[in-house]
Amino acid sequence: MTDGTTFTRAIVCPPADSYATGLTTARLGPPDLARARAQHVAYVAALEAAGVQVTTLPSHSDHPDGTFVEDTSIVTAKGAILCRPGAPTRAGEVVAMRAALELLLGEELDAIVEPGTVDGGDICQAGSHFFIGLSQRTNEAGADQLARWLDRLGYTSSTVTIRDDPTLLHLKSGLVWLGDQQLLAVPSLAAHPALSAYDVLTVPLDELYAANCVRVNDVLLVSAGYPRITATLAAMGYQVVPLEMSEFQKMDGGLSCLSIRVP
Ligand code: CIR
Repeated sequence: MTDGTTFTRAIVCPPADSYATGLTTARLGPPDLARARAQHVAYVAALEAAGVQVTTLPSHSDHPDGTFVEDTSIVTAKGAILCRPGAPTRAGEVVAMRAALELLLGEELDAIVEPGTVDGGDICQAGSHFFIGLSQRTNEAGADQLARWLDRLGYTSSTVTIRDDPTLLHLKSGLVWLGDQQLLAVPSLAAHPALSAYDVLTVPLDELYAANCVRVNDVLLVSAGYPRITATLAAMGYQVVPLEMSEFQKMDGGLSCLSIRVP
């Protein structure tokens, strides 16, 4: 078992009544709201079992994608910054998150500003280094602002362009840090030069959705239904916790999107 960041708190937001009207490219059919809420309850229970105190924000019908809280902010051990989501329909989510995070952290937050856009899902922290995904949601101006902010905090960063891979909405749809030098990546990213200093475990082509797992303290939350990568991770010593994610996958969401983890 390797070492990752230790998280003590997390912020989540259950799916809103309007959840099915959110953004999606998945073509997996409309989500079942009751099932999505049940899957969210199981996700929160898994966070709590991993030793995290969970703050649950109220959902709001004006924010159908509001359950994907990860995209609204980036929280590190040295400070937090509010994102400016690349999808204009998601701008209002940041307003609600600012109030919640400032209360939780007891400090005023920095923010990505126009013309920059950054979705938190494009930001993959690997210890003291951050990979910043350049995507349909995160632009160069946003990435530059974020890189300068991270530098002021003493972190390093590098960019990874994912715009040529239509299967990746966000960088963390295909790249996750598991602790120490270990990354998990989809095949299209595995050989990226920015990852060359790391050990990269590649997700099988028929299990791509499982790439978006999330390390929370001693456990690794993994989407249920992906036996090959789950077996590999378990054999490597990770304490794997499988979670049903079908109703979030229908809306292009994954495990990391459902929480902001606070060190
Ligand atoms: C969206 O398209 O913005 C949402 N339906 C899904 C966001 C998923 N977030 C993430 O991967 N970090």
